[in-house]
Amino acid sequence: MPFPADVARTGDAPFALDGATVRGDPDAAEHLRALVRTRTGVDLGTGGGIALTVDGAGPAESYRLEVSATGIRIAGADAAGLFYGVQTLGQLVHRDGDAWVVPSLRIFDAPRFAYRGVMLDVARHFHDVATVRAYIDRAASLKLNVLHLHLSDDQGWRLELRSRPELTAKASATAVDGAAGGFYAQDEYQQIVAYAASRHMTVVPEFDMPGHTHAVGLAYPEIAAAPVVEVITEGSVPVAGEPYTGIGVGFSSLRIGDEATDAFVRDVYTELAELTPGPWLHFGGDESLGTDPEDFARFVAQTSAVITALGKTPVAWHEAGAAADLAPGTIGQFWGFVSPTDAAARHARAFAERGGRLVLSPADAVYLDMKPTADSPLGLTWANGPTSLARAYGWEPTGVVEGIGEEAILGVEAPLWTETVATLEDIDALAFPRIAAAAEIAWSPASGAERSWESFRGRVGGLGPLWTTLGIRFPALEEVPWTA
Ligand code: TNX
Repeated sequence: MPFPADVARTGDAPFALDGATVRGDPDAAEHLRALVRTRTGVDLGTGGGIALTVDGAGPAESYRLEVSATGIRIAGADAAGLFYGVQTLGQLVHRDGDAWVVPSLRIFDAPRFAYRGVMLDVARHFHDVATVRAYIDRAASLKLNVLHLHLSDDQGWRLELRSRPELTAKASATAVDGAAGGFYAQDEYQQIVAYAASRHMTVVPEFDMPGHTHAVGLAYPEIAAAPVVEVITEGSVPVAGEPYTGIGVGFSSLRIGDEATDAFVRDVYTELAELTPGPWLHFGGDESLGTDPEDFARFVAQTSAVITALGKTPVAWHEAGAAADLAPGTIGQFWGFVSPTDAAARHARAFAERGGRLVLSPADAVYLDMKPTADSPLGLTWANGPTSLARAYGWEPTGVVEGIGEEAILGVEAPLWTETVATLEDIDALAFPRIAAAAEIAWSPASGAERSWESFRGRVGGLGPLWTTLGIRFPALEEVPWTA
């Protein structure tokens, strides 16, 4: 999981893990030792039974895995490919009587899309570094390679900036429903970035604007427009200058066309670019319901140019596609439905027409914050929820936006908004097992004998024991035949 590009059973006897040894790439060997120890209690010794190498052969992130009765060989095209081969090996380990074994087979595997993401909203509820690390481990184990961090919203600003210290000093202490807030000090953000890199994940940080900026107004009231409370359909009403702890959206905006706002935008993305080694900076652009459309277009065009000038590729939610002057190459993140409205499709296409590509996050399929079942205590329902595992699996990226085919799709991302999500246990309860559907759609070939709901649900069920030993508290959905 996700299903590999090519798998062939060889019919040999399985490889026995007891007493096995490992040699080769030290990082990959350490990951494998830890995974096998957690899963089986077996401590792999040092030696030649399992050989791990990076050999530069094959597409980026690909690997070859060969298991016979006498040995295991994993060769990665690069370090990421080898890491993914180790994850696959971890999934193949199973009990046979008293022994832990790996079936004999040959796998060649490579990703379909280069960008395979999850998003964690750390603004509605703050999630500390340990929680983020745990989510990185979970996502990386499914060969996901992007962690998008939603670092600011109406409820709080979550990253310390030296150029704008008031943001975390005045706008980070609270969260939804009076929960404690928090923020990442710069060294903590860098720890997250480094930990993600060690699991071959790139961090895509987002400061959401011009909407979703009520918290900015606590720190810098001179650049905040008055709240437009008429647009709120759910959640409490904000008061300018006071922390917002509700879940309403769309009411806030920066003041556009003001030199102080322009200076703010330059400062925050300049510092974010300095702190972020990855190529992408996300500037939001969603649900600016109270912002004048011309101001909105001007603002997102200008912000995309600022980010481009910093040497980074801008990413924005698809509404920003409405701006005629968006910087060429800006990546659009589509969050409409699998069958989109005309406006959402048109906005999404606009990115491709300007040399950019799309990240697909269709809300009625991959929004992990939708309730998985009607009786789930956690989650929202606005995107045609509850969203079953079958629905999360049953869509094809090239079938969403007309005119957006394989080449225009950078990848797939599953966002987890956290209005109802306060702890790692809550994250697990919503993300699992649907995160596996997003991973398979992002990684696996579009078709093949095993690319079916029947195969998928069986393979999800087979991961139950591994997830349990990894401490993942997934809900036992009735859609899945869980292995005891
Ligand atoms: C819409 S999707 C939002 C978020 C909410 C989310 C809840 C998007 C770009 N914006 O502000 O948290 O719905 O599902």
